[in-house]
Amino acid sequence: MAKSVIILNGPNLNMLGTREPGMYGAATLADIETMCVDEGKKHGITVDFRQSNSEGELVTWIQEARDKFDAIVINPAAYSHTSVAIHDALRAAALPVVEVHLSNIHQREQFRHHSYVSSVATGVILGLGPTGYKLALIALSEQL
Ligand code: CA2
Repeated sequence: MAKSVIILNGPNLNMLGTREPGMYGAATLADIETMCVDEGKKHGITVDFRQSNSEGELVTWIQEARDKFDAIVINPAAYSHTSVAIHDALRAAALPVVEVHLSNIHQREQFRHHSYVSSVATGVILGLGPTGYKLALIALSEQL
């Protein structure tokens, strides 16, 4: 049976491909969305791909995901390092969660080394650029 995954992206990821290509690569978020939709199709997964700069909006989408989706992929961006609210929402959603970061946060500033999301994630993928989103979908296709 077809599965559905919501892919959430946090603040500033809408700027991908326009600035800091050395850190985050040349792909835009729209490119990554297309890649995810195509990858999902290979595995019978419908993808709903979203971005918000608002912590509250991300929390609301996570709350709604519980009844509408089979799993969550999330790049919480800077909220990874600050948001107890996103941690709590993901825990309450009780769905498989894959946390994705484009960069390897452990090779960067100390303040990026801790993520409030990792302890409620099923798995974490770091430092592999946009391919990390694909790998998250492959992993979920095996688990769901
Ligand atoms: O490596 C990742 O995916 C991050 O989640 C990206 C976040 C950063 O705060 C995390 O520590 C690691 C930043 C996303 C900002 O993206 C930009 C893209 C283009 C230009 C400026 C920012």
